[in-house]
Amino acid sequence: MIPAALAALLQQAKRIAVLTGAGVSAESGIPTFRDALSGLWSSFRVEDLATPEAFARNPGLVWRWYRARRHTIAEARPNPGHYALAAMQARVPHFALITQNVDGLHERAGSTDVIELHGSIARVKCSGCDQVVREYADTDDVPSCPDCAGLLRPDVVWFGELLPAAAMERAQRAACEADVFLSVGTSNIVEPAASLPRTAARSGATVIVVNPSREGQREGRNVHFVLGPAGEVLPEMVRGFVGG
Ligand code: BJW
Ligand code: ZN
Repeated sequence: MIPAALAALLQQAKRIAVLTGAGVSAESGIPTFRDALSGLWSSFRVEDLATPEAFARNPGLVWRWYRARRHTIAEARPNPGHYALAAMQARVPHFALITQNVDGLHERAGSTDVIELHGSIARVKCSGCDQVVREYADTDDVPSCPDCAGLLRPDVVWFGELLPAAAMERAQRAACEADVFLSVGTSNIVEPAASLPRTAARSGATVIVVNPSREGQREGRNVHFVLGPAGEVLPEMVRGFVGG
């Protein structure tokens, strides 16, 4: 249930920026990042799988983890939370959708111009010359670059790597300009994405956190919580818009 005051703020907002994390895709059956290390992968730590050092140490292990996740994602479908954000984009004059997710489900739900901070699991790039490679043999063996023979890797941002500068600049601008900033389904611990709600609050936005849990989330004068799953809360928000 969205408090009436927050529903009114959303309806009146001219500029809304949304930051999404793994929780928005949880109801599509994609484990959140911190839950992804379950089952077969439970004996590994994030540092064994999502860092350049891990890839240098054991490229096959990292390649196979991403290959397994890519297959899970290919079989998943967008959920009502993804569709609600696409509908919101159509109703708000200035709307920015910033995602930390690499699963492409926002685009598959119809969102356009999505700002991808951590890359895309669907793309593969060369760890040597950095070019995106479109044709490669998708097996458990790590493929090599056709030009420099460097090993191919997912085109995602690992710990210790820089985020794409243009995406981060756009995200920061959207956070500074927003009337309302929605932080949806993210544990809000991974920098620099975690700084965006703070930037928005400092610039005068109302921050609304949509998450079933308050764990780890920063409190503040301009910060409000709507506790619940994104697949229920976001459609309810959109129903509050005129014509929603
Ligand atoms: C639901 C739900 C439902 C569940 N509905 N919600 C400053 C201080 C300290 C450290 C650093 C710092 N600045 C930089 C760093 C280092 C590092 C960092 O932040 N470390 C932290 C651990 C502290 N950052 C970096 O290295 C970044 N690079 C960088 O800053 O470069 C410059 C630099 C380098 C080195 C030193 C200093 C500066 C790069 C970060 C890249 C992150 N990459 C990953 C992997 C991407 C590829 C892949 O997917 O494999 O991105 S890590 C992982 O975390 C992934 C995610 O996008 C990201 C965020 O996770 P997210 O989305 O929040 O998921 P979860 O699982 O954590 O949370 C899920 C949430 O959903 C929970 O809250 C649930 O409750 C909720 N939920 N069901 C709504 N139905
Ligand atoms: Zn290459």
